[in-house]
Amino acid sequence: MSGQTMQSRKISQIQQPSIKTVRIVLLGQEGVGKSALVVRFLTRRFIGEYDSNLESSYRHISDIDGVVFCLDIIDTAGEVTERKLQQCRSQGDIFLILYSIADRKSFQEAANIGKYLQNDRPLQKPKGLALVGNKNDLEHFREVVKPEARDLATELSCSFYEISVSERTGFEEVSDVIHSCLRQYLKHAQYDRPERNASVSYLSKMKEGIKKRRNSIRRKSVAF
Ligand SMILES: Nc1nc2c(ncn2[C@@H]2O[C@H](COP(=O)(O)OP(=O)(O)OP(=O)(O)O)[C@@H](O)[C@H]2O)c(=O)[nH]1
Ligand SMILES: [Mg+2]
Repeated sequence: MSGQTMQSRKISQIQQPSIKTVRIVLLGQEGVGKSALVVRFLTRRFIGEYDSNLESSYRHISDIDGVVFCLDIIDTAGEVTERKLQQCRSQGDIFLILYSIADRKSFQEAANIGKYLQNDRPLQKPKGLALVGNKNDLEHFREVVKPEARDLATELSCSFYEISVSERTGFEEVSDVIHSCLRQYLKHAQYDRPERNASVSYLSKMKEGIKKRRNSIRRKSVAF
């Protein structure tokens, strides 16, 4: 291999950004706007009706703060059963739990889902979790006030947002939620690398050992 080819290969290796694959799962009672949210994020558009029986997954590449993410977004559908939650829990990195601010039952469902995700896996908590109150354009029909949703988010140790996927600002609001979750995920990942620290300390111990040996050899040679 010529020197130039080697050099260009090295440069291309340096410039290649690392891609993080992150799985985002959308959960919540039927009709809260999960599919509307995903479609808004992927296409910027709001379409009134979606096929509600189909669970869909999408792949999307996003660049946030210079980090390239390959997002696998799972839009769950239908009744939220314990079996479904169990399955999602093992698949996801980030969970968005949606409810409609105009539907108290959907808020209670969101609370149940959140408690299940946070309490049932104390050793492996989600790396990103957000409680999202959707449809805040329906202010006249509001059944869930912000303070109680904030209290629930505090109890679940997660972030809280109120948005309207259908409003003109829907795309920006949805993107903000997802981007914040990805930043939270990155922060979590930074503190979650014991193997890397372990190998660094192992390396420094090795270096320390070599230094000591060198010193002892030097001391011996001085003694002779
Ligand atoms: N007013 C209002 N309606 C919305 C909003 N977001 C979604 N919708 C409507 O709510 C209905 C349900 O939306 P979907 O996205 O199908 O809900 P879903 O959570 O995917 O429902 P399932 O797939 O059945 O679990 C649709 O008629 C949407 O047009 C919003 O922000 N405001
Ligand atoms: Mg749907």
